[in-house]
Amino acid sequence: MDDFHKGLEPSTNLQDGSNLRILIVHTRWNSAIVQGLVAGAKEAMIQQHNVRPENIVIESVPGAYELPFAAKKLLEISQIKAADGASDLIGNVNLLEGLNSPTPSSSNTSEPVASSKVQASKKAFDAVICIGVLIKGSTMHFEYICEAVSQGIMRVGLDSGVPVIFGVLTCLNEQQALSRSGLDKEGKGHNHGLDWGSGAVEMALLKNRGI
Ligand code: DLZ
Repeated sequence: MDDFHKGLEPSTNLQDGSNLRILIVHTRWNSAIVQGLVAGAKEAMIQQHNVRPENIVIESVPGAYELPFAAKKLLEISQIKAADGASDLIGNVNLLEGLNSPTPSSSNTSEPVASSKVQASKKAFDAVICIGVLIKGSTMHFEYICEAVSQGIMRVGLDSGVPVIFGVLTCLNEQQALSRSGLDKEGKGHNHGLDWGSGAVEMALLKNRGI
């Protein structure tokens, strides 16, 4: 099979992320490898999908087990802040309309003010990427954490309606992790962070479709 493409086949649609706001939550366990994956995710989003660097928010947690909780909490905070910003905005626009517009027919005068405030207010995250590296040890710890984290990350996405990318490598040894994070000394392997960045943009656009 000459045309067999191992790994993620790129989407044929243009995936423009210039209006998206993305959260990356990463672990501090296995930090060097994790940093390679975070860099890959950022590179794909910024260079391939035009996500603005200022619209990528990065937070860290201790280990992979903490990823689902942090993703859920930070997502909720961003949604509350965005809603507060929107209600402030409505208040401001109404106030400005009242001040600027002696008659309802001249309410157009406040439109530029309103739109500039919309741009200034921060929107809720359109997608989350959870990044971590689990490496199997000699106990059952690896199995328990892998199961809990994968289930937890899926649950955050399905419960919130916001895509959450499973950016967790579950490796049998360190070499597997290095070659999947672009850090293999011989330049072998592939940085999976690149795929996670592209996946986050694609899924965020899917979520926002039709809005
Ligand atoms: C405890 C632990 C171990 C042994 N291994 C890893 C690992 O390979 N990758 C990782 O991200 N975290 C590990 N942790 C930490 C747990 O994920 C978690 O932070 C602690 O159990 C505290 O809840």
